[in-house]
Amino acid sequence: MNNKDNLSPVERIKTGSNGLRGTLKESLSDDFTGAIREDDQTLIKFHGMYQQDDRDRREERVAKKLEWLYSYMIRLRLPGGFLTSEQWIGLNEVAKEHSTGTIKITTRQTIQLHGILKSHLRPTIQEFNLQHLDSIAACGDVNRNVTCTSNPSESPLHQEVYELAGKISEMCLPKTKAYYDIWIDDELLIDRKAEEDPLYQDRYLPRKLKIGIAIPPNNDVDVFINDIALIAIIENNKVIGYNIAAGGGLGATHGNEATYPRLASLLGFVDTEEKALKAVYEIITVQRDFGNRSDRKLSRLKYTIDKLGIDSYRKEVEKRTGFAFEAAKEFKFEQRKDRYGWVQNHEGKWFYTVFVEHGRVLDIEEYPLKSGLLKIAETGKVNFRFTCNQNLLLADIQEEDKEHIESLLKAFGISDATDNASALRKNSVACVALNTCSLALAEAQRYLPSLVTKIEPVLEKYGLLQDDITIRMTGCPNGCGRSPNAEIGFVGTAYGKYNLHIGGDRLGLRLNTKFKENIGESEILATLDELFGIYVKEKETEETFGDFSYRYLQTIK
Ligand code: SRM
Ligand code: SF4
Repeated sequence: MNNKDNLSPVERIKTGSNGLRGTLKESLSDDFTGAIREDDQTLIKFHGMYQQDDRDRREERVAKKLEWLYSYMIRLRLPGGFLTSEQWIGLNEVAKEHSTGTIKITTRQTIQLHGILKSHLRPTIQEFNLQHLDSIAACGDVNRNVTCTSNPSESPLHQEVYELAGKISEMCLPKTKAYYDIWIDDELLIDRKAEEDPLYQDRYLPRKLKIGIAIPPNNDVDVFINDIALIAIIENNKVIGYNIAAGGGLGATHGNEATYPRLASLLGFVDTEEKALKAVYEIITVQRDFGNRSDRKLSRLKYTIDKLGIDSYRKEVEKRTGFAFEAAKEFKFEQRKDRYGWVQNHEGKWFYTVFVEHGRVLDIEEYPLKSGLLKIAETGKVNFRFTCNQNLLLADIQEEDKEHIESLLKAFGISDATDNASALRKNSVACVALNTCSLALAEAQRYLPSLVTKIEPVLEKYGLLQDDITIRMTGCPNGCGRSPNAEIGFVGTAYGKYNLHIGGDRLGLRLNTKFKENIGESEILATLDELFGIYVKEKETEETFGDFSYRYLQTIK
C-alpha cells in the first residue's frame, strides 16, 4: 500500500475534487481563455474529455501573440461499441454543429469528436444526452470503455457476452453525479450519501483501467492488452464461464527501462457470470489498494501484478471474492482481423463490415464515406457497431433490406473501398497522434495510409499483397494503436522517425521486438524490402510474417 507522503499530485486533485467537480463550472464560465484551470484538466478526463490544442497552429498562434488554439476531445462510453441508426444520425448532427465534423472510431470500439471549443462543451454533452449517450468515465483513473468481440454473426452467444460488457461498465461507473451537475442540469443538489462510492472511494484508481471480453475463436478485441481480460468459454453452444486474465497494457516511455508493454496473465476460470462480475470487481479493488500512487508511470495494474507476483495477486482477489479461481480452460483464437463485407448470422440477419481507414469517418471529394453512412442510417434499417480495429459494422439488416443497403454502399463507393483495399491496408491500425494528441512525437493516422501505399508495391514484388500482415503505427510509445503486438509495429520517436518492431504474432498473443531504431521512410522501405525477401525465401509452409520474423530474430541474435 502507499505512503501518504509520497503521493503524485494527481492524487491530491482527485481526493480534493468534491466528487470530480473541482472548479470546472468556474473554468467553463471564464471567457478570457479557451483553456480550463490546470487541476480541472485532470478532472475533465473523468467526464470523458481532454483539453487539447491544434499543434499544427502553435507557431502561428505564438507569432501572433495569441494563446494556443485550445479545444476539447470528447470520447463516448459505448460498452461493446453499439449505436442505433437514430443515434448515428444524432452523432452526425453533433459532429457538424460542435466539432471538426470528423467522427473518429477508436481502438476501443467507441467514438471521439475533436476540436470542440470550450463554449460548445455543454451543448455537445446535452445533445448527446438527448440521444441517451454519455461520456462518463470514458477517460480518467477509472474503468474505461469495456470492449467485446464485435461481430454478432460470429456466435449466437454474442448477445449474452455483449450484455456482460454493459453490466461491467455499469458496475464500474463512478457514483458521483458531477457529470449531470456540470454538463446537464445546473440545479442538481449534491447528495453526498448517494454519491458514496465503495469501489472508487474518493481517490479513484491509481491509473486508468481497461477491460475487454473475447469470444474465441475471434480475438478482434486484442483481449490480452487489457488490464482485465475475459475470454468466454463455450461448450455445447453455451457460455459455461469465463477465463479471466489480468495485467495487460501496452504503454512504455522511451528511455525508461522500468516501463514496458505486457500481455495479461491468466488468473483462472469462473463458472458463472455472477462470479465473473465479482472477480472483476475485486481485481479492481486490489489494484485500488495496492497500485502505485507515487509514480504514474508505474501505476498500471501490470506493474502491481509484477510487484506482488501473479500468485499473490490471485490470492488477494480470492480472499476478497470468497471463492477460488478454477484452472483456466482450453481455448483457441484463430483470427484477430475484422470480417469485411457481408456475413449472415444464425437468425438470418445480415452484417456488413465497412473498412474505415484508421477509424476516420469523413467526406473527401473522391470518397463521401460520411454522407454515405448517414444516408444508410436514414433508412432506419441498420444498427452501427464498432470494432477495436477502428472499423464499423452495419448490423442487424433484414434479408428484404439487404439489396437497398447494398445499392447505397455501391453508390457512395463504400463497398468498392472495402473490397479494393489491399490486405495490408485492411490490417492496418494507427492512433490519432498529430495534430491533436499532446503526447505525439510523430505522425500516425495522417501518415500510415501513404506509407502503406509505398509498401504495397514492395509486397507485390514478393507476391505478398494479399497476405494478412498486421501493421500498426503509434506516434509515441503509449501504444494507443496497439503497435506493440502487431507483426510490423512502428513507434514514433521524433517527427518523421520511428522505431520498427517485428515478431509479434497474427493473433495478438505475442509482443513484438524492436528491430531498427529511429529510422525514416527510406530506411523503413529498404528494411521491409529486405525482410520480405528473406521471408518468401526462408519461410516454412503457412508460416506468417510475424512468426517468421520472431524465428529470424532468434537466428540473428
Ligand atoms: Fe490512448 C493517452 C488516444 C487507445 C494507451 N490516448 C492517450 C491520449 C488521451 C493522449 C493524452 O493523454 O493526452 C490520446 C488522445 C489523442 C487524441 O487526440 O484523440 C489517446 N488511445 C487513444 C485512441 C483514440 C487511439 C485511436 O486512434 O483510436 C484510443 C482511444 C480508446 C478508447 O476509446 O478508450 C486509445 N490508448 C489506447 C490503447 C489501446 C487499447 O486500449 O486497446 C492503449 C494501449 C493499451 C494500454 O492502455 O496500455 C492506449 N493512451 C495510452 C497511454 C499509455 C498508458 C499507460 O499506462 O501505459 C496513454 C498515456 C497516458 O495515459 O498517460 C494514452
Ligand atoms: Fe498520442 Fe501516443 Fe496515443 Fe498515439 S500512441 S494517440 S501519439 S498518446
